[in-house]
Amino acid sequence: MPTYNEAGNLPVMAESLMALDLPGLSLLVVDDSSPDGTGELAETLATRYNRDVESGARPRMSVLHRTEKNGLGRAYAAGMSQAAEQGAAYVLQMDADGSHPVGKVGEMLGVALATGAGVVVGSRYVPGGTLSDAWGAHRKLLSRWANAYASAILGTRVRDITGGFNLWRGDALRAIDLASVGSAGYSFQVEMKYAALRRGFSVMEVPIHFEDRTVGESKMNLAVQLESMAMPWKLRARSRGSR
Ligand SMILES: Nc1nc2c(ncn2[C@@H]2O[C@H](COP(=O)(O)OP(=O)(O)OP(=O)(O)O)[C@@H](O)[C@H]2O)c(=O)[nH]1
Ligand SMILES: [Mg+2]
Repeated sequence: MPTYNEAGNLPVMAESLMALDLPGLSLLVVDDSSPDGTGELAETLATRYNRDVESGARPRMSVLHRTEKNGLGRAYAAGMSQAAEQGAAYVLQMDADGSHPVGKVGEMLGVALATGAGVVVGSRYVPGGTLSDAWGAHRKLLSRWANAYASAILGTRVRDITGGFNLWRGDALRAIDLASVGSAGYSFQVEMKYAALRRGFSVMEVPIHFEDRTVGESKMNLAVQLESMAMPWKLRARSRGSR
């Protein structure tokens, strides 16, 4: 879970994950030295949740502190590498802002177990998937368009290729060289799914309701949007070059 200035959201997110009936679940927060103290707050929460963990056992919550704000893609890559290296069987990536429904994690895990998919996408754009009413028509259209754009250029059939709520099989992550992932921003989501498909892993989608954040501020900016426009072309060129 990447965080930048999410002090208003993190305690609720952590508590709802810890309350899931998944005994092996461990939460890794990747904080880029948030000025609002999210990193320290995460440490306090980790101390509390790890209180009853036996020494030597895997902590229920841990924090990776990075020195500067470096983009959500790089934060995700760092956290997912760490989880994969530590041998996680499954790695869930989710935002800290309350947009992604914790209640769907069990179903996503069930689909991963039943199908062997490399990645199960919590999807806004399969039948049954819905978007917050707080999103205006313009933003909904933009999101739809960004998805169709990336999928068309890359020739995938993934409906929510830009989505950031994904459950990965550890093996799939270990097959992708996370250090070579070039996206700094949210084109990370597209780059990763494409990398999985190219390595022969299948992608399944489970419908979710996507909530708008109610606390804190969006970190979306123009640079990140431009990167997302260019990235599908770069990925396509790279894959053609290696054919
Ligand atoms: N560590 C780290 N986390 C980040 C960075 N940028 C964004 N995040 C986190 O990534 C998640 C998604 O960021 P948001 O700002 O919500 O971006 P978004 O979901 O694309 O945009 P909204 O729809 O406006 O919420 C949140 O948990 C952020 O705190 C970053 O540079 N570093
Ligand atoms: Mg968000």
